[in-house]
Amino acid sequence: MSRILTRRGLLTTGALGGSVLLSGCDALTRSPGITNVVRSAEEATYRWQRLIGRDALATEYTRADLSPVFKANGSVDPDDEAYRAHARAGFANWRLKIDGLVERPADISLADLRRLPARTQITRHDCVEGWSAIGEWAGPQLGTLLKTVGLKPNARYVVFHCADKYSGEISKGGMQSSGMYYESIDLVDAFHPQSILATRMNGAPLPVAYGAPIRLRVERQLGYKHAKYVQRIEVVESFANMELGKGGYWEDRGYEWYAGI
Ligand SMILES: Nc1nc2c(c(=O)[nH]1)N[C@H]1C(S)=C(S)[C@@H](COP(=O)(O)O)O[C@H]1N2
Ligand SMILES: [Mo]
Repeated sequence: MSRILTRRGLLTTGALGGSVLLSGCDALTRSPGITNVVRSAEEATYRWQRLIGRDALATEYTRADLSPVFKANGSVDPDDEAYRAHARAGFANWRLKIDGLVERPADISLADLRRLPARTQITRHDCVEGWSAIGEWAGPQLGTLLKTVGLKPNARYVVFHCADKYSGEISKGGMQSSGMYYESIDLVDAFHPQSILATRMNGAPLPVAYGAPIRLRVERQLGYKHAKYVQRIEVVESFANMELGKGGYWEDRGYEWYAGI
């Protein structure tokens, strides 16, 4: 446990001596020293979680624990025209694509996603910026969908392509290079029981600010892994040739790929 706490402490207290990690999803300065410390911390967490079991559940809370205010972070209103049209139409014609290394590529309507058996979980979201919030999420388990489409033998990672282009918040420390938001997880996390595609938050349809119509909840990892506005799920063997090659928007800008908590 202590190593996980150490790891969390590292991320939230700025123990690395700079504001780099504290500023979280914002301005990112890269120095080789910091990158190396983060790398080894990432490896330690990954190995530690393998040891204690990556299947362990994240703590679940009760409705009494729900945060009165849940911060909406990063993109809160994608300015993509196609996305906006879907939002205006209540996502009635929106479809989730699942493709890549799958036996049966699929194109699923939101109505069909809502008809699948849903898991409801009240969990704590931890952002590297140093804030946390408890919310209730409900939606189909990612594993159910992956079993439906069938994985090819060389499948290793699940990539979430989002509808928003992100470029950071100037007010919080400068402009980063903009790019489409995306994320990726391995199959251990993809089939974790708490990995769900949330269509609901706190008992209501997922609002736009929190990723409507669906967002990933991957409860054993930090906030930036929880892709909002997911519109396509691609199963791959490697993400080396995708965007800048590190497996996610923030990873491409220096964050660790495995953000276990
Ligand atoms: N598509 C997309 N997903 C995203 C982000 C984003 O900017 N775009 N921000 C990430 C970060 S850093 C956090 S902390 C959470 C914030 O989720 P919330 O808005 O529900 O608090 O979403 C993550 N997923
Ligand atoms: Mo975050």
